[in-house]
Amino acid sequence: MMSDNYDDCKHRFKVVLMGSHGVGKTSLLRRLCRDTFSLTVPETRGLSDQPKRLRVFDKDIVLHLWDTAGTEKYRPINALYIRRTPGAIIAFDVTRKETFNDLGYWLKELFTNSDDPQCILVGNKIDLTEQREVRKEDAEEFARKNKLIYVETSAKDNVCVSQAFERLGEMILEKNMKSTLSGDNSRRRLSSVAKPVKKGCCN
Ligand SMILES: Nc1nc2c(ncn2[C@@H]2O[C@H](COP(=O)(O)OP(=O)(O)OP(=O)(O)O)[C@@H](O)[C@H]2O)c(=O)[nH]1
Ligand SMILES: [Mg+2]
Repeated sequence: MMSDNYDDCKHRFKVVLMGSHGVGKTSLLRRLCRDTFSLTVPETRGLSDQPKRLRVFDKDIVLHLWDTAGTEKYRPINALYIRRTPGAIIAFDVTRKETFNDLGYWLKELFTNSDDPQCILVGNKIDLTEQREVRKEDAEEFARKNKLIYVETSAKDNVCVSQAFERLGEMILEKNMKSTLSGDNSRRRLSSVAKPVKKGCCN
């Protein structure tokens, strides 16, 4: 059995979950780490670190997942945790257009506080098809313009949740290994990040 302290794993990376209030950041984490879902989740106020072991490229990696607060009054503390993060999930709620419109804010937060992070854009709550306000094509277009990978998820129905985190894990590991090989940790965005957005729920 694998140990719980993750000390045996040499590929350990911090990942920050960002996005506006109620988009489902905590729910995505709960689904990934505990395979649970609840319709009543308290809003996140402080930050907490949840480790998750994943297998990518035939390697064990551990993502230390930092769940941040989307509510505006609790946001100032987030910048501290975003600092130097190698990876982030930026999430919005496909049933609330304003959370999609907020993405510019979250991207700025991420890219001004961290040095060339890997990032996945997540459109969550796709189970609520009737209430959908953000078309998949519009989200894909936004992702393409910002050179992001886009994944649509449902924390409720467990659609593409682990795939989103695994894809991010791959991107971080790939960049880390290339940087180590070249001995250059300050390289700008790698070509692997700008892969075209594919069709299907788990782009
Ligand atoms: N139908 C549906 N509801 C979801 C989904 N994900 C989250 N929710 C619900 O959306 C609400 C907000 O979810 P949270 O996980 O607390 O959102 P959050 O982004 O962590 O919010 P803050 O901590 O305030 O920033 C809760 O009622 C969840 O049950 C989903 O995939 N589908
Ligand atoms: Mg939360």
